[in-house]
Amino acid sequence: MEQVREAGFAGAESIERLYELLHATGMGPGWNKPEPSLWPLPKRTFVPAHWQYSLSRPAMDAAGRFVGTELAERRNLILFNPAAGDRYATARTMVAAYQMVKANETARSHRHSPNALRLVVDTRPGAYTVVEGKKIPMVPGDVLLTPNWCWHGHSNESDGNAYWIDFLDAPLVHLLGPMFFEPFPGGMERTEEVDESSPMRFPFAAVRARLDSMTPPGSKQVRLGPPYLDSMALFVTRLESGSTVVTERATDNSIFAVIEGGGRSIVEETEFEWRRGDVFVVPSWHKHTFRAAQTSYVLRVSDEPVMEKFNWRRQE
Ligand code: GTQ
Ligand code: FE2
Repeated sequence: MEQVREAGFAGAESIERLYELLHATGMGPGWNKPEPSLWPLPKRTFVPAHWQYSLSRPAMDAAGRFVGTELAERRNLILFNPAAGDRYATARTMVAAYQMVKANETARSHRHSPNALRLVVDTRPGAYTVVEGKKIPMVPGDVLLTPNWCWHGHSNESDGNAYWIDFLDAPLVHLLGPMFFEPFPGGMERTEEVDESSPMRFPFAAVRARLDSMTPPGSKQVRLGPPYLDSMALFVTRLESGSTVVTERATDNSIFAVIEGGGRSIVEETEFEWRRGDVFVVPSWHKHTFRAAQTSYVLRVSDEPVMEKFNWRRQE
């Protein structure tokens, strides 16, 4: 760094020289930046995108031929946003991933500061996530929570591969910095205790029953909880066959996963057709129109609690 004294600034003969001296002293002119630091409305940096289970499932099976869970911490496929420069986050604050654990295989226990949850897609009886020493059954359509710093591992004691979708706030932790991770001593946390009615489990059968009993007909939504994750709100919506549901631009990011049914979504200029097991992302400040072709149940994972906390929750 160039040695600059007071006299250097006093003697600067041009604005260009002033910029040089400023740069050399670790300062930048706030009035002359290539990009402004404030702008009137949220930028649409992340882009709408869609991932099909019909592709990711054979991809996981292929990974299963090469990658064992004794080597990999998790056999997961990261759904990174196609926005320029991104190789990890699905939306600004959250990541979604498909994960598979083979029959009679475990994925060892660990804990970490990011919050996580999973939506079960295809399992047979005997597939469990072990959370804090208890086996929680993984039944298709169920949502399982593993809040920040809870021990968790996966144990597939069934006779078929188990497939699900993970959601974590890890990109938010990357942005803010407080990442911590610890492996469970000795690997898998072993237990014989099965907890069917764990507070960390939202069985789809119960969620569906709540949605189906709601009146009037139209779009129906429930928020999962308590308990609630601090950073992500979870909603399950029942879309009626043939219905259209419009959501205006909002500051929160949403990742959707299809529990059951089929339809299309139009996210600003991007359109995709989704079905069971698919994932799609509606990033911040994108208008979203649902068109359900069949009665559908869709999970939405939103960073709305973060926006709410800081008074940044807005809709156009
Ligand atoms: O299952 O614990 O997709 O820790 C990424 C990180 C899943 C998990 C992921 C994880 C997990
Ligand atoms: Fe984990």
